[in-house]
Amino acid sequence: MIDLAAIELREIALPLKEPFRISSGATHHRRILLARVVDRDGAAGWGECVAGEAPYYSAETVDTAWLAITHWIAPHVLADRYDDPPRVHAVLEAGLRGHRMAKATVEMATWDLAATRAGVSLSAALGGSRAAVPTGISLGLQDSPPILAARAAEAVAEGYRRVKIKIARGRDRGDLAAVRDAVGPDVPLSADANAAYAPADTEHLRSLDEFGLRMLEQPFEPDDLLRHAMLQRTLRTPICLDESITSPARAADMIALRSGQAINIKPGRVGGLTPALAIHHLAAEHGIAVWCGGMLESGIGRAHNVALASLPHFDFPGDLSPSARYWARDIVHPEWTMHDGLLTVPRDRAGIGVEVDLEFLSSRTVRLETIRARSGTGGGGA
Ligand code: OSB
Ligand code: MG
Repeated sequence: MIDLAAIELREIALPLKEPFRISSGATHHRRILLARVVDRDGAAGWGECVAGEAPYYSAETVDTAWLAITHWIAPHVLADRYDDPPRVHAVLEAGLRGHRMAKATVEMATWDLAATRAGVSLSAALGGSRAAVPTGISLGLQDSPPILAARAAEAVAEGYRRVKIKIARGRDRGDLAAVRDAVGPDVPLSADANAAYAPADTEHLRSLDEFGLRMLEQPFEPDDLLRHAMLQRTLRTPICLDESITSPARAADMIALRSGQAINIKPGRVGGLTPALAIHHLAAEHGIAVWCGGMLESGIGRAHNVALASLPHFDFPGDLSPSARYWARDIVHPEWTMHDGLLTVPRDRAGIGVEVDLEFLSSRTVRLETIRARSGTGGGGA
């Protein structure tokens, strides 16, 4: 039973070791929203919001998520009690439109809480079975093709099982040629466009087939499933959708339209772990590949992603990297580390399986707000 007494919402500031540049903008410092849900027995669970600082990747931002959680999502969730996290998801979806990143922040925290209370790992609670998950690196746009190629070769030497590079108009072929040349023909290589192209670029995108890419991620704008389908018909390279897939229903549309052959699942983008599981099951049924994406998360969001990626159909390395790829110091103990190109799934610990470093967290906190259930609501307060 999930019977919450309070939701603590916090924004922290965490500087990235190096700026992360994609076709639509760059991130230097992360502003990260974290939610801690606390139940009436004092048990707690953590969730992390994947919204960015500005609406480059999606319409939601850190500030819209703060507004949505404090004004609508937290009061909505706190007004009742629930059998399990999927009920929390269902109630949020039925009662409030959009704001899926904000909803996911709270929904994912209830999964950690429920798993912790049950004394099982989040991986086990989700139906995961893998003891370890393969790492993949997502390299942002760099200053020149040789610099990018050196970064890619370094990543392969470190043990990453797949390299993904960000691509942008006017520089894609030079970047891809340099990287393919540096890593050789056998390293799985993907390209992520973050919606930088348009249907008029179809012939050009066809020319990228020669680089033997495992996937071309999100070439066109998120809403345009139809033109992705038309593009896929002309490409040898499988299209993977990221921004486009905001719910299980959109995944079903993609499958029906044949808009691509793979889905980058980010629980934070689709409204939480409940819809992420639904997309995983749907994809498995239809022979669509899935892998777990990343959004430059701290160790909390990474824990949720690792647990999800331990499910059986996640058979392709995701954007899952160790803490040290992003941060001088992560906010969890132990930090996420890579061994032989793998991250270990903490299946021997309850919940997300990592300890949040509250002292360090406090030192990075820029705002904190606690939304409390009215005593007597939720049914468990009396
Ligand atoms: O499109 O996958 C993306 C980061 C921010 C916004 C969008 C994306 C990304 C990444 C980063 O590719 C992956 C990671 O967390 O390492
Ligand atoms: Mg992407």
